[in-house]
Amino acid sequence: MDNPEKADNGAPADRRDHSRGWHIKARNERPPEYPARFPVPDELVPWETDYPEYLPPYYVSPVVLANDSSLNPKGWADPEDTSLLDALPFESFSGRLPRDGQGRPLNPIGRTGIAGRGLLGKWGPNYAADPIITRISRATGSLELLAVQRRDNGQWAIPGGMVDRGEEVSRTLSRELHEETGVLLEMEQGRLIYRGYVDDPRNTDYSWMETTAKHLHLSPEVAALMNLRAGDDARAVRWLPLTPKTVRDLYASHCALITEALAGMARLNPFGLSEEDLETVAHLLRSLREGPAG
Ligand code: RP5
Repeated sequence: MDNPEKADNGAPADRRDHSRGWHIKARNERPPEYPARFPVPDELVPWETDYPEYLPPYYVSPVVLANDSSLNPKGWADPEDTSLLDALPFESFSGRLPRDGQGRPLNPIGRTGIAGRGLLGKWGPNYAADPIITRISRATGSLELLAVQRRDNGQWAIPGGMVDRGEEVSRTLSRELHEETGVLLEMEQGRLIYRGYVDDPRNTDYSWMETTAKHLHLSPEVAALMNLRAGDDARAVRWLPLTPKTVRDLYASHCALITEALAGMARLNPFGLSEEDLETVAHLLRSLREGPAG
């Protein structure tokens, strides 16, 4: 476990740069059913760095085991016994994956303090899609995100979800948006914001989230036509006013995804915003980049 057979030394530098914040929640947060994570200091995150004392607890949720697709045809999870799989993933959006001594894919950023798949069904990358929908409120002038409050932990989030087996990601983006918020939009026209690893509190050494995020900004007139209805996975749905605090408090890597979407708006004005609306976006972006106050 500690000495992956083949560490991917050709990985791009930024993938390994955990100071960028891509491997913070995956070491410091966990769903309540997870055991405590084995401590992993910054300098011992990379698999290439020896950490002989590293003995992370092994945890797989009973929900994942109950959804083993080798036993249950409707199951969404891989079998625990990897020899039952036709193949294990050897690459993902993160590039070629490091592997352990048994050939199992390892988290491309490094150690998380938990072995086993936790709540995630797939060995290796678990693919999600994140539809980012924004508007500027006519009533308040503030930039707002179409957001859901997650049922599992109460955090506000982009209404994203998992890509079903064989599903096109553009279909997942529209499907999840509709299931979670009641809003029907064609996400194919959305602007690609990000594709890659995300710092999700469920991530483990063997299973982690990767996502494709696309952004659509709606005019107040179009947004006003939307009837919001929270789906089964959401406690609530709303147009969430974006402030430095509400953005930073979003689930998983959603703060980074929103910041990237704002940066694209400010730089390229892809949705044809007025000077005044662009300044609203630029002001929020500056506050987010300045630091935690606000
Ligand atoms: C996050 O988990 C992704 O960015 C996506 O929003 C979400 C998908 O998981 P579920 O909402 O289906 O639990 O890492």
